[in-house]
Amino acid sequence: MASSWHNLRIDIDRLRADIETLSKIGRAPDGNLTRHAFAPGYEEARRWLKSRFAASGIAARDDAAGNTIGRVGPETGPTVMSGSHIDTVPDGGPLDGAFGVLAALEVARVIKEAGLSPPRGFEAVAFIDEEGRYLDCLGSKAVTGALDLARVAKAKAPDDALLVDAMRGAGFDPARLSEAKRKKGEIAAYVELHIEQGPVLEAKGLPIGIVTGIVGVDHSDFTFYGEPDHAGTTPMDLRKDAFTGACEFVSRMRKMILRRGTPYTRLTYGIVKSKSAAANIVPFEIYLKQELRDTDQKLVKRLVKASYKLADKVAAEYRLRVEYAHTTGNTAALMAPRVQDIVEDSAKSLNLPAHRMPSGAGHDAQVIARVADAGMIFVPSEGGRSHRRDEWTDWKLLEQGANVLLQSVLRLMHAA
Ligand code: HGY
Ligand code: MN
Ligand code: MN
Repeated sequence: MASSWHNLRIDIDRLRADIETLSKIGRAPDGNLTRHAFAPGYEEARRWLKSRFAASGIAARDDAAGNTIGRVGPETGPTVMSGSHIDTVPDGGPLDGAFGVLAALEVARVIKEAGLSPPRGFEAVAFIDEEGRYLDCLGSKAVTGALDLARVAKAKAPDDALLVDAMRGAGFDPARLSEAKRKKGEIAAYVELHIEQGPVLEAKGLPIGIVTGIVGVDHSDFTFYGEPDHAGTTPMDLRKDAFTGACEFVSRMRKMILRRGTPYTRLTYGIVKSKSAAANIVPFEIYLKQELRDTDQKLVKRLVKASYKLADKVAAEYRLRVEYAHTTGNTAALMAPRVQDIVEDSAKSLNLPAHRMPSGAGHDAQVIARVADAGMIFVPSEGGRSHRRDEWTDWKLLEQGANVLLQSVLRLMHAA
């Protein structure tokens, strides 16, 4: 009893042209692709994305948070949603986020062209600042009403630029952020397509991953303060060397995580800054950005607490002062079994073997999961590489993933 929509497929040539075009927007002549939320390169990408919706006669808008949303099907009422992000990490790759947004755009085009009249709408969304230059998953958090407005006012980038200034610079009013919140029940279901960003699917030789759950992430800032003494005259046992203390802290943290963590625990110090600017001054101020992840949110909490305790202990041992604070993060989430089954069914209908797996990367899907049934589809990443220039996935695999997305969205749109 297959309806005609079971035979619909995405157009890989059209999707490929979009991926190639977007990968050039915001790219510097030396090849560096950096599209930070609300920056000029991002705003250019936003305008281009809206022009792509318009070219297919699809209504698109920016919401109050800066998310870009195209919609097909019934104009009001519950909607199936699919999206991801078009911001990047510094010097990032062409597929992280962009693939999911452009595949959702392609799905919207296929639905529009097929002239379907499904009972539900479909929205393709580019969520703002998923990468958290200012605030992790800002756009999806605004949509779910999960934003802490006091934190929004203080949120800033690693170069201290304020989120509220960046928003105003791009023509958005931070005071209206909460207007992006969607009404209860408005999102009928959410499904996000993304590259895996890790090595599992490639190693297994499988084309499709079905995400079971997404890690929780905590970001905390640490600053160790010592004394800027003369490096030649101050004996080793009398100096207050902030760098040595910070190193000891990091080394003991690593041991603690290996002892107390799970196979999914991750500890990273991705930003390290020293105030010293000379070889002959004892390092006196060291800043660390700590990132801690695990699929178990309670464990993330316990380990973060333990890291604060350890920082106090090491600072005392090294006669330093330390300050620490939680800055941002995401809560771990399980993907809805119903959406996982629909993805599996869709993959099966396309004769594509699929593998259920957790995600070690954060995604907007984990935020939307608080208000709607959410799921994710992964495609393999070449060499497991991501968050770097040479992130890539073969066109055939991208096409297969986009078709699984299309069939999953169609099933969700027609589901009771
Ligand atoms: O950091 C992450 O996991 C994601 O790429 N934003
Ligand atoms: Mn990313
Ligand atoms: Mn991403």
